[in-house]
Amino acid sequence: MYTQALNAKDAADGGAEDADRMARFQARIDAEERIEPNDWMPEAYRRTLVRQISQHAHSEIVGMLPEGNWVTRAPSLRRKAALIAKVQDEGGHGLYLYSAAETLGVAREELVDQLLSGKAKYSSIFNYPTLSWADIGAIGWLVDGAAIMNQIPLCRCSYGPYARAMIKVCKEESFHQRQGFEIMNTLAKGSPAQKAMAQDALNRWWWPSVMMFGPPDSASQHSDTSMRWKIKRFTNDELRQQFIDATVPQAHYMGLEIPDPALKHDAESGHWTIGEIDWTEFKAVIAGNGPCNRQRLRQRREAHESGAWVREAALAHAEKRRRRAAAAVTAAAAE
Ligand code: BYC
Repeated sequence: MYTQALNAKDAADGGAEDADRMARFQARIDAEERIEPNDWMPEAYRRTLVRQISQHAHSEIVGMLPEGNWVTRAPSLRRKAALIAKVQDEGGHGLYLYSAAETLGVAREELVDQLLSGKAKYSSIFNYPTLSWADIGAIGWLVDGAAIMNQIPLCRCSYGPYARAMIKVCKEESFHQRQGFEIMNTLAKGSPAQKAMAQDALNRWWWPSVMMFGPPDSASQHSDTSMRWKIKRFTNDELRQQFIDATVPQAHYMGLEIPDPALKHDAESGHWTIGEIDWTEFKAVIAGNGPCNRQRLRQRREAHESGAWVREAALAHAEKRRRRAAAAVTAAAAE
């Protein structure tokens, strides 16, 4: 794991967090300097990053399940190839993110265990079912659209490895958003049955997508500290509003209706305002009681168990290479 290269003493020296060090750390953040793995950082900064990055990694990995469910049923070879590539990209994002978390001194195995045991959180959005092909369009358009809105500012996160991982992730997410929009637009402009399918998907995915940005600012436990440390650059409500303002006109362009009778455009502020978000539903989903939480975790556990032989083979191969390289060094020294 990457943590082997860390200067463990400095990174873990939480006891010596005196005011001077904290002030110097905050000054670096305020000056827009990047914090790197071997730099001193407050223990709470490290913990916040491990929490956020690992939840983000888990979301990418669990996010493969609802879409993977449609790979065999995509309506054409072109759609199938694009969907397989997208699902594979999400797996890749999860891997960069676990690597970024490892630079903070935590082992990937420990993070994966937390996911599989149900202790770790992952995005609420992936606990909803994909009932029709239009759901694949809605996920790309809305879920990846929301993910980009949240992740573009993370490219300027104060922690270097996370910010750098986000640059590549965002490029790929923007392809995903466009392929989702294109699926939705094709259905919306298709037969009445296809348009109805697109509208039904929008009806089911709209509110969960709006909730993805997290609790309202008044209830967000971590926003203040994460904003001060420039891990987050915008609050949950600010990003949610940016998403709504960008997405409502796209729905109208496709001739689809946002499922919110209270939706209105405020000419003065230029923003779209929405009705009440059902935070009880959000809380239930993140507490493990959404429509698919149990199924998602069961499928992840099964995938982890059935992949055990691959991990064992990779470790055995790495060990064989290590031994060969060591033997070559010994032989060269003996010559
Ligand atoms: N689902 O104080 P708050 C993707 C938790 S996109 C579940 O505001 P914070 C993908 C939060 O963790 C999705 N839990 O927290 C897209 C905290 O709980 P703990 C992943 C949520 O961290 C397409 C508590 O509520 N993206 O992967 O300041 C295809 C209080 O919240 C949610 C990211 O993870 C939620 N929606 O702000 C495939 C982006 N919202 O930890 C894949 C990075 C909040 O105290 N993460 N909670 O137990 C972030 O930007 C921030 O962590 C959040 C929350 C905005 C999500």
